[in-house]
Amino acid sequence: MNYRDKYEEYRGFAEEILREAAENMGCLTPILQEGISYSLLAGGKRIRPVLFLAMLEALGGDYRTEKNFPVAVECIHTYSLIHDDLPAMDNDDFRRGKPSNHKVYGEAHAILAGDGLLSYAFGILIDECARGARAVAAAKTLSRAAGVRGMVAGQSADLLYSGRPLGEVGEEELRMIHTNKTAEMISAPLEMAANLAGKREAEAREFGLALGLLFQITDDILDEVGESETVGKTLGKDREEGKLTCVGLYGLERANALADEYALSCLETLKKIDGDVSFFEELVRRVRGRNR
Ligand code: GRG
Repeated sequence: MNYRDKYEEYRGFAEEILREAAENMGCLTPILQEGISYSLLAGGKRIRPVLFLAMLEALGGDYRTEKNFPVAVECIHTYSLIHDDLPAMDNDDFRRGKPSNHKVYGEAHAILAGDGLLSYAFGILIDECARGARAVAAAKTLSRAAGVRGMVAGQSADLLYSGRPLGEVGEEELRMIHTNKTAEMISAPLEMAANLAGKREAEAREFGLALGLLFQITDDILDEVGESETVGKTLGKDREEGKLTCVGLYGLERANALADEYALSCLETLKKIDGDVSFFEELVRRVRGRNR
């Protein structure tokens, strides 16, 4: 099967299990149910669940038997997008090609939709832990990546360094933000698949972090040169708001050269993974060249 069909197969499965999860969540108020479904089922590339499902298969597992872990990953990612769009954070009116959650349901309900998604994710992770040590390791991987030593810390640093002049903040701070805000949550599903397959997670993590950094550099490049309709959100805001970004720090040309370097490093690290990684080789090329 070619790459595009395979990606669509994984993405289709992810859509199916997310729809099931949204239907079975049983929120006690209609606005919570509607607000959560609005963002969770708004499409998006679903790259994090796709990474999980593809790595599980590459390591010899049957991805169709694993529904809760990829749902937990996408619920946490979706909560982070809802909260990131709030006026107190990035203040974005559009997400995934539609008005942001708070533009439709109001700030207070958007905060609660995010809170609901986060707690739901941890609920299903705890259910999975009853399966034993491998599931516990996968649950721990995700909780670390999402929290104060991962995505939340990256977001905190992003806010902290925003608007500071270059020189006062630079390469080290940029790497800290990118690694934690983005790369940890790209790496986590790959590591979780290794955890569940009973394989060492170090190789998956090395690849995942490199892929996450590539993903964020291409995000910074898209913010500069992308088309907002295709990307599905407002572009050019990062520079306007004095955010520390790869393009802001190095310029477009060097940012593109860095993206090429990371793409190469992704392909190198992939060689260390013991499994059929051909899907990931093409995925790296597509992330490098992405326009959304
Ligand atoms: C609020 C704790 C908290 C964290 C927010 C996700 C995030 C952290 C901020 C969003 C802004 C941003 C550029 C984050 C970097 C990660 C990233 C590129 C997110 C967008 O992910 P995609 O491109 O989105 O996978 P889709 O819509 O395709 O799922």
